[in-house]
Amino acid sequence: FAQEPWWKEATFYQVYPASFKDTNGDGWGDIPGVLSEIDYLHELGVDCIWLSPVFESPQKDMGYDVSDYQKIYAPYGTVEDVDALLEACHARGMKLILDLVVNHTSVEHEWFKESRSSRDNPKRDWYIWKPARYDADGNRMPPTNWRGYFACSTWTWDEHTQEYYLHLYATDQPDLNWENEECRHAIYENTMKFWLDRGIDGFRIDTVNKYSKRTEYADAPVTEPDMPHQPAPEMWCNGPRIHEFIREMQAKALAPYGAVSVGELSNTPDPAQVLPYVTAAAGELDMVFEFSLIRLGTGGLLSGKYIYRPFALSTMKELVSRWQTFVEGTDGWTTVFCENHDNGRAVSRFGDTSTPQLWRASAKALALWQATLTGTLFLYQGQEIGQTNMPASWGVDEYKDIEAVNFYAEAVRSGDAARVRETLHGLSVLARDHARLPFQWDGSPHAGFTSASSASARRQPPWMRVHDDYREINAARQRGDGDSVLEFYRRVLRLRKRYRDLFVFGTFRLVDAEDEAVFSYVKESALAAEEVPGAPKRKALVVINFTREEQTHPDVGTTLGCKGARCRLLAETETTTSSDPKPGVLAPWQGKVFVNF
Ligand code: TEU
Ligand code: CA
Repeated sequence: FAQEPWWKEATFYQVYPASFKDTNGDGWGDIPGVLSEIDYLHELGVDCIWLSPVFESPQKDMGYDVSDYQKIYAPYGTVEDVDALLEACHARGMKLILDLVVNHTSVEHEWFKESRSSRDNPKRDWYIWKPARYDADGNRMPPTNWRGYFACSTWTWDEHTQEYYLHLYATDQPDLNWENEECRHAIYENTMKFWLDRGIDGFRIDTVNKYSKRTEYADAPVTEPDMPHQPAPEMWCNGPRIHEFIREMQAKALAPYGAVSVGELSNTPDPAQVLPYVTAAAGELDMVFEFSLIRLGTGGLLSGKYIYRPFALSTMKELVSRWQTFVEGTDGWTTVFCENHDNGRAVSRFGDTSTPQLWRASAKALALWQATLTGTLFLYQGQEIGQTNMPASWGVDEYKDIEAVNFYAEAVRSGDAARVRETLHGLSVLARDHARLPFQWDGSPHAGFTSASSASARRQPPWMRVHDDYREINAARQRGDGDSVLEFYRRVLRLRKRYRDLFVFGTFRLVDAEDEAVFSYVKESALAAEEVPGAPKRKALVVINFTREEQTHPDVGTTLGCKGARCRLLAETETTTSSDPKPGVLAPWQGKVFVNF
């Protein structure tokens, strides 16, 4: 595997800067905070940090609304702080990638200010402007009936120039016009090369499949007659020129630097549509995040997003299997993740937080699951200590995210009490806010999120409320405790590297797809189990109990085709019952890995 690029076996770790570590007591995490915890990440086994947006921004969407790509949002620090973080990463053999948000800018970006200044401004065409339509009564209407991601029309009227501009997300996030070559060139030069020239190792590329819109700007079919705007992702996802644009970006900006790229690719559940983005031959992206798994339980495509839909384990298995295998036989590559800043916490969604024992057992089960899957592994801050969703007792005003706020307001406006209740329930599981609570460092006030060195300074409360459970769940308490979630992550991340042939590069085969309790799969290596001619390949059987009851798992010898000593237990999450472990039995949320070598 020495020939493989570094990023395939690397463990990536996403830092959400506002909520990671605050070093100056203003209540906001900052880049010096990331620097101060770099050894924590290094010791965990992180190889590459992905830093969510730190650029200058009015923060209407937590920095995914950039007003200047070359400046850092002052509360986060300075360009020099990024340089220092990069240096610290490189000194430890780690890498650093930044978040590239170029589907849209903030309305505060100079480009947009110019574009909206007049219809004949040279940058007018850098954004997407369209004239109004009028209904039979002469009322002004947006150019299309599209609903955006944040529960409103995708169009906002500009009084000054008497046209609408397009925004798939917030009103303050106007979409750039990728059809305009000058605009594309500016993106490569102004945003990408600026940071690549400073030595960063690549980008996580936001909304990578949404740059090429269907330029007819036709109405979407009416699928939700009661709603003023209609779901229309097919109008902007994987559009006619998208592969041309991504190839150009790769050739002009990424390839010259050997920069790694991981694209965020939502609303594309069909492997055949995802493959062209990630096959090496296509020259587009190194890898993408596909969201079928992380969206499990999410309701309808857009308007029903926060109406929770329970799902069966077999559904989850089927999705994992699909995305584990979709690049098989190609030169493409896949990713593994179950958390990010846009979704609820994995242990609250896929695990069991009803007792401390089940919480610990299921957080470790999820760790074992993720660490044994094929592809590049991405962790999200706090996942490694089993951080959970906001407490159910918190009021609705604790949701700060524009998406949660807008969906809740929309439900309230509907006047439908059942819908309000269902939306609140959906938010309690799925809201983006859950992942944005401050990192729980220790049991001191504010969970140690605000660093002690600023004790003399006036400390502001964290921008987002700290979880009530921080005295029980925090990094300090888990560090050095062999039974903790954190130490388990550390161990399985090392195991993943040591047996990279199986876990990172091996093939994946589901065992017992219909079993609704135990998730079992076989990983097969390209290497042989022993150095004799005709020896079978190295294999691993992973069995994970996804319930709070005891379960039996498939027979190891039969599944791996091995006998006696050649079948051994390589790893396990600790048992959670005191009863003697019986062969073939899994305690609640217990996971095990058996190998044939
Ligand atoms: O998200 C893009 C996106 O399409 C969604 O998957 C996202 O999860 C959101 O919940 C839409 O409903 C990216 C960022 O990850 C997200 O934080 C930003 O809000 C968004 O882009 C706009 O920049
Ligand atoms: Ca700060």
